[in-house]
Amino acid sequence: GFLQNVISNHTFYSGEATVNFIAEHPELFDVPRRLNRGTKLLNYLGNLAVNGNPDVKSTDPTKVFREPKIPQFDRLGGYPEGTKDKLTALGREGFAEWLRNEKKIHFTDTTFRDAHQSLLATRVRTLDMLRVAEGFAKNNPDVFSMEVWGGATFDVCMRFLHENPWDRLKLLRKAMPNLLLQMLLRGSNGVGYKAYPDNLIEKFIEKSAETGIDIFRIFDSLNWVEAMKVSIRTVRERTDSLAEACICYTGDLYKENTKYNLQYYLDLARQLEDEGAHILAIKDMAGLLKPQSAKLLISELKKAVSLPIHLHTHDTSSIQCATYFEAINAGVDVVDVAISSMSGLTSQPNFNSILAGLEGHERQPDFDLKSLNKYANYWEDVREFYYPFESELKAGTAEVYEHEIPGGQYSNLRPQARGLGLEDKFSKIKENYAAVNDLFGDLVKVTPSSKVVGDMAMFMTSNNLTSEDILTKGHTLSFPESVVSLFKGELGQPPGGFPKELSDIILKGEKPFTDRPNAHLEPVDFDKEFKEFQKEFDHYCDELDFLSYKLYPKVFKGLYDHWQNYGEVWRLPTLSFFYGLGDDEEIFVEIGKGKAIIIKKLYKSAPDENGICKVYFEMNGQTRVLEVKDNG
Ligand code: 3PY
Ligand code: ZN
Repeated sequence: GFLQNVISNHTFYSGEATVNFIAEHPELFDVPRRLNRGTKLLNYLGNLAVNGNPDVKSTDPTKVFREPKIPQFDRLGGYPEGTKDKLTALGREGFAEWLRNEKKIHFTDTTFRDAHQSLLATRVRTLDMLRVAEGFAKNNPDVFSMEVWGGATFDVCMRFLHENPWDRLKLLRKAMPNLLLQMLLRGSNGVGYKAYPDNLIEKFIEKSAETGIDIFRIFDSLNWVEAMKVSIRTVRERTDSLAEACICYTGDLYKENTKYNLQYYLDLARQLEDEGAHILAIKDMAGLLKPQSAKLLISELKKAVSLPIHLHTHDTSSIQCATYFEAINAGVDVVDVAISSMSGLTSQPNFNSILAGLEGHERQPDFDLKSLNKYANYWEDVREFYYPFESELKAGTAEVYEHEIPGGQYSNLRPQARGLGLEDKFSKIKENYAAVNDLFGDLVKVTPSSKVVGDMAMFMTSNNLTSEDILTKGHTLSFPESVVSLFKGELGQPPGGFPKELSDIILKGEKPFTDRPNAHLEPVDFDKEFKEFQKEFDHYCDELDFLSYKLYPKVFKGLYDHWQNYGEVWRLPTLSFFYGLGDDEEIFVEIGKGKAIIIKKLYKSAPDENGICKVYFEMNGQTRVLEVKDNG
């Protein structure tokens, strides 16, 4: 154990150890973890062989997978200069000015975040990204930024993939040192679904920047600038990263009597510029920005503010390429795209095809399309690994203009409906989503406000309620918790406030507040609480883990327990992580720098009278037998 660790430690062995040696090397006490790495992974695979992965609801036993081909790159050579180097050289103001003066259109690649959040229920694992991250950064240094973190990935990483989200960020940072890394931050809601104390948001931003985030895309789910101020200020004052402030786009600019008209967006843009944003983003989360609206909006925004403009959309309708071309002609600076095999429908528009389509355009950028196509092939094969998480949308739909459901939510809604036994009422749910939006006074719908509208739509559908019923019988109904919370002001204030009549019905006399919800929350006492945290979760848990815990206490506890029992499962290849090993199947697992183990599954016995199965493995040639309880 400990002694063996000391003796085998390189520094100690080389005679360079000082008196502080033991204090400087806490990992020497890392005895059970070190010795059990392989065993823990075997425990995971043994349990999977008997009980399956609870996250995978149904599988196709005839499914055949291809081995994804990693495009070639220069492993030994350095990284070509990219936007990260540019930011370091120019500083933030200089960088923003450079971007505004660029003639070429720039691209953010969302493959590592929004694309899989919107197509594959956020399930893409770090390992599949890491296998191509270095090569991609070396082969495609002209990418403006890689969106790699935030949004739903933080939660899903821990909850379903049993990965540490901070480790994902560290690994990607290391693999892509020349490119700007970008995250999506829900303003005062952080990467969660509710407001958090200001000092927790501040610390989270500081640590995210330290760990590798260069661009913070900050939005509020009701477009409430008050709720974005702390985040923008923190990025400006406590990091060297860029604050990209968002306007969420909803409705239709050209609709009569809409509160979300051109003037609304221009005012919002000016406010965000005044708050100190370095970049302005238009976040079209549902893909509602039509080509002619993009032309008008981008050209007017260009006149209204002097910030570079970054446009984000989802291709749910399948016409968003046209929107991008209008935006490019109107002077937008950066657009969000996904690698072709991970693009389209509820994801972002197609990177590869848009590039090809820009041939001959005066803003055509320099890219190696052949290289990008190779990455598309890689992702095409990797995507198959995640087939149980595919959404059922087969083609673009114009219905999105009626229900306005964000891309990420749309692909989740059917499984959610199925979970509640409402799958045959999916059309009704979409209809009710629109009805709820009208009832609620036409809201911006994006996480977390979109979740509340979704909850209410499910509630109405499962109880056969109409809008009329809500207004006439609402006093007798007990509404979903998230709905009550929204009307109490816990997610902030929408433009024009909440409809009074409905508010009275929902709150039943309780008084809402109209100031910032975060102002009602007790600040975190970091010194005190971190010590308590370390007592509960031993010394391997650092400040970053503490932040995960503060944002998602239960989910973090689950991650911690999983790690204690099953070790670093992120190191397992994706197929074995989700589906386990077949008889005689062998995998190679890198368990640390230059260290690997070979695991082969031999055989699984039928359960005995106590429901215990024996699972036989070979680990590095030695037979190991595991006894696993069949829970099924
Ligand atoms: C998120 O908040 O996760 C989103 O992607 C919103 O569009
Ligand atoms: Zn999005």
